[in-house]
Amino acid sequence: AEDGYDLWLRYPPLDARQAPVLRAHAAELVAPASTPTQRALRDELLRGLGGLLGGAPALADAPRRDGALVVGTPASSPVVAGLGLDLADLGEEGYLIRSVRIGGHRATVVAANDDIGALYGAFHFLRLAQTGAPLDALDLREAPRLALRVLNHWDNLDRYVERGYAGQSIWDWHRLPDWRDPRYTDYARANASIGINGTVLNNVNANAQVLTPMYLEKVAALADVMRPYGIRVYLSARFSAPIEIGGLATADPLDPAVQRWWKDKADEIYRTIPDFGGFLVKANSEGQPGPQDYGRSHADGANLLADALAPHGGVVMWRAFVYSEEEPDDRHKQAYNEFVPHDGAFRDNVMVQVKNGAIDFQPREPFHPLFGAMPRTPLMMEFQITKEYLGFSTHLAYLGALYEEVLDADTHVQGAGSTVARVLDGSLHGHALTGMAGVANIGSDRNWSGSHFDQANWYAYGRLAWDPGARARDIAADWVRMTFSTAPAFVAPVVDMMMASHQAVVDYMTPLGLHHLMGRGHHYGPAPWVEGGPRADWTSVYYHRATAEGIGFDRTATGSDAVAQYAPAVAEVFGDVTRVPEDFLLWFHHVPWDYRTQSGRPLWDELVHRYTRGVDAVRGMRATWDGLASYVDAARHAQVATFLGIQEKEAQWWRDASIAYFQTFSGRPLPEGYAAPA
Ligand code: GCW
Repeated sequence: AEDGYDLWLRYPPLDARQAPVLRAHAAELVAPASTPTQRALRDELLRGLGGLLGGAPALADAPRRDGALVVGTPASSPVVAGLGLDLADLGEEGYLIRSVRIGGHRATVVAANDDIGALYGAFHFLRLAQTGAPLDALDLREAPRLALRVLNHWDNLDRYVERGYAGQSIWDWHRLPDWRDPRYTDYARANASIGINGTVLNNVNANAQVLTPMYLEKVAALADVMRPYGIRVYLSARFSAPIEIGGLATADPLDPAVQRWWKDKADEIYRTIPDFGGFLVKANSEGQPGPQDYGRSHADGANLLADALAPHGGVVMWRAFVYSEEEPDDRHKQAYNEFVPHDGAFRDNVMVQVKNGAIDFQPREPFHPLFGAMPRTPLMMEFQITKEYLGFSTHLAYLGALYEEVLDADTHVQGAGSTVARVLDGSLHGHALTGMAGVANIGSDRNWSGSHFDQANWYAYGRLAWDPGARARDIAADWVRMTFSTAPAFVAPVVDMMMASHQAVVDYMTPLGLHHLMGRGHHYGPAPWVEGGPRADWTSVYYHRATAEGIGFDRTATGSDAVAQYAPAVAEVFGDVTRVPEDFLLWFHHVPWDYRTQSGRPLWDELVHRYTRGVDAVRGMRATWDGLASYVDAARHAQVATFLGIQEKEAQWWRDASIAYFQTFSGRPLPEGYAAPA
């Protein structure tokens, strides 16, 4: 449809060049359908191939001619079993796709150990078809590098989505459990198509009600819908639930009655949802209850829940996003200080979930110093897909580029090559429990994400959770082809535009390592002038520290010394004003306005240059998109064009407001050729 509802699973008829290629490799379909997952798989192939080819292939029990597509596991399909394929290293979720001969006929086989692997393989085959990839001589083997690939919904039970910019929550709690909106199935299909295998249904600022029997029944209904697609449901657990819904006087993790309560609650949950995934917890952060309320540690709190879930195979995802107003030190340092001492003290079924940077999903942050610093604890990445600090759903910012930058960052904890990706995939410190979480950008808007291009961020998140080494550019190219058009004259400029879009947002909002300068509360427009308020670290002036003499946050030894939380090789670079990547200059250093930057420009001029460059980039994006109208249906083209217009206006707003404000400190004129703020 032209309203974006179908996401990247649109399956429009292929053109006259591509259709015969696919037809020759999908002349008939051999795919069992005796389990729910097998039926989901076969339905998807019939739908996908049917759409792409203008008619679904015939079903067969075994290849009768050239060009069969054979899908299944040795257990589900005698044809697959007969091929004697080596599936040993594919695990439960992996698959292979191979061009083979069966009984003298040319065929393509998608094989796995388990139904869910076969489903992932089927989606991969569809992706090849949708993107116009060659289908001859296929020999692909894929298995996910991370075990848990989950979405975090910040969805409240009243359907308000915290930091959601795409309408209300898709979870219609009032009509559940009886009414299972077909949209839930489409949600599951979309997630399975990119390998997502878990979803936390409710906000980390949690309401304990979700753990009551009435809600658990509703959760069970959603779990039923997700199950065939390999997706487990998880819940955010409020630490004080034993008090709020259990009638206890305390939630102290060392209190036997509290321990009993959580065990009973876990037993009850698993009676209702046998494959429940586990709990996500935000504790002792931004006013949420937690173990520290009782003088206990994060490990005490996490282990309490872990012990309750362990008999059922559930996990705890304990968030490291903690900061509190009682702590006067640099907020950058708090998570590290609170968690590193407990490394090794967490149960085996606990993962610590760490945001990509130490402050809070800013347009750009250096990687969080916790990555690599807790070798005895599995660390999970938390990325934000919803663009709380990157222009909500009206600004175009492709986050694949941001995710890739963080995953590629080198922690150096075991010498060069100790990338964040290798911390996450467990290869650096030998963990089998691995994972990534993405704060969802999904809502009840017809197009799910609030804008067409924000669908790409959901897509890229899933692909990178499956393979944190995948390239953001390749993923963007796949997404563009599946979502809009495979025409090379469209794909190339749109992918270039996407790849440059994140830098553009950084430039017009927070260049050179500036951060947290947006309006308080809503986090949308510029407000670098915010000072005074409920807490120092919610003000902008806390972060930019501009004075008549210079600007930036000194996090070196002469300042907060947050750099010391990184491995020495990284600390040396970040801590040295001459070596720090300029993108992080003002994140780590306070420098004078006339400081000479790498371009040769004084800092003030460079700042103005980058703000302006950001606006120019958006103007360029607009022009690119306007020139591509013939490749996209009118409805989607028009909305993207309009949103880019909003973005240009607001990029200018960010630039002008920021420059005008910082000029009150620098006292310097704009460099020649740069327009004065309007
Ligand atoms: O990014 C900040 C948001 C809060 C959010 C918090 C968190 C869910 O402004 O809305 O609360 O982080 O991650 O816990």
